[in-house]
Amino acid sequence: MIPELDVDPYATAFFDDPYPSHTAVREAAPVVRLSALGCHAIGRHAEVERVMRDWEVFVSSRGVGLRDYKTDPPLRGPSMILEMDPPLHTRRRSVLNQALAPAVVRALRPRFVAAAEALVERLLAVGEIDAIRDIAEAYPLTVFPDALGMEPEGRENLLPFGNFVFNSMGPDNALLAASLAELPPLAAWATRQSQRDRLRPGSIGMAIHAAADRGECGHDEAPLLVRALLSAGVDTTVNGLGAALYNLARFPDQWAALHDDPGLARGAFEEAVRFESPVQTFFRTVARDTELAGVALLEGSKVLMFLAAANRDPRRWVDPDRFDITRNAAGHVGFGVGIHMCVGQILARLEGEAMLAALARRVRAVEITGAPVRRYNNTLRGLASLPVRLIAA
Ligand code: PQP
Repeated sequence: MIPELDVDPYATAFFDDPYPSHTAVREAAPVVRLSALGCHAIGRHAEVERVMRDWEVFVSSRGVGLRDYKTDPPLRGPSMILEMDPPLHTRRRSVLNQALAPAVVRALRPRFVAAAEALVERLLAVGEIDAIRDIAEAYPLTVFPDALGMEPEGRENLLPFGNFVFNSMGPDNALLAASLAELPPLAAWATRQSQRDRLRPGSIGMAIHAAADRGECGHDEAPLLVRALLSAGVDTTVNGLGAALYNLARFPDQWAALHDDPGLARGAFEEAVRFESPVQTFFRTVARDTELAGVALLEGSKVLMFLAAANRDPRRWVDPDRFDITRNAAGHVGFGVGIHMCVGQILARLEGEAMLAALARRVRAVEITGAPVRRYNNTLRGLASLPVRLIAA
């Protein structure tokens, strides 16, 4: 018998405190049923990793959200990359791998570091700031669109557009309705901004169009791949950086350790992705009858992967509920595992490291000066606001 749990991962109470539910899913069994959603769910690190690696049985092409595209067509076209299986996925992935290759990201480093340092100087002059608005949002919102080659106009569309994309992976609830209500102009903007003539030469976006010129993908696919980066590239890193700032502020000993050794910035960002899991959940769909941890799964079953639960699985982590920037967080599933492992992770880590290192050097401590406000989204976990005081070193 598969345990049936009364856990609704889209309820406000869940968003406010998901941890008891994560524990319940993880400890009940390797595979459980969620009665509220009528799907299977997994919360242990081993099973999440196994499902992610077995892309032939646990497919992405039927949607990585709650709906099965076979019976329930997507609200927007399926993602060109995230919701594809090989061989189509492989071809497009290699285009994105090149556009976001380590050498490309390495060349961006001086600009990203300079932007982070300049932002810290401006914020120190202010003193009392909102760590989400003024750092976690402000920083990715400049460096990422610049790297992608976007025009200065219209960047205010990026966060609400991403908010829609990640809400669309959940159920038809009020969060999705609110996102849908504001979608039409955002979608039109994203489509326009992805065209070749809107992108700067030498940019990541233009590299994707150049790949189409070389026949590595179609000229019809290139703008859609750029659009996928617009969808995915900002809200994710905003919440990753937000997670790092929130936990460094909540645990002053961890800020002190980072200030003492700014070389810990990279590890601090990684630990924040493990600890907070900005992307909380993704789904797979069972393509043919199979078995997982002794449980029979029929074709068409949706499997909800609780990345956040796996990232705190005591079977995998020592003291998993402790935020420790000196731990080796490698092996977390916050960036996924296998063929769909985050193609933007090198860029995401550069943003995290550059911003945290700049703060570490110039800021001795951070004091939370007001109540943090949570931002609700069907897939992303993060704050809307975190009032803080920066104490200069
Ligand atoms: C987490 C592609 C990737 C990236 C899309 C799309 C949306 C989200 C993501 C999720 N994603 N990191 O729409 O093609």
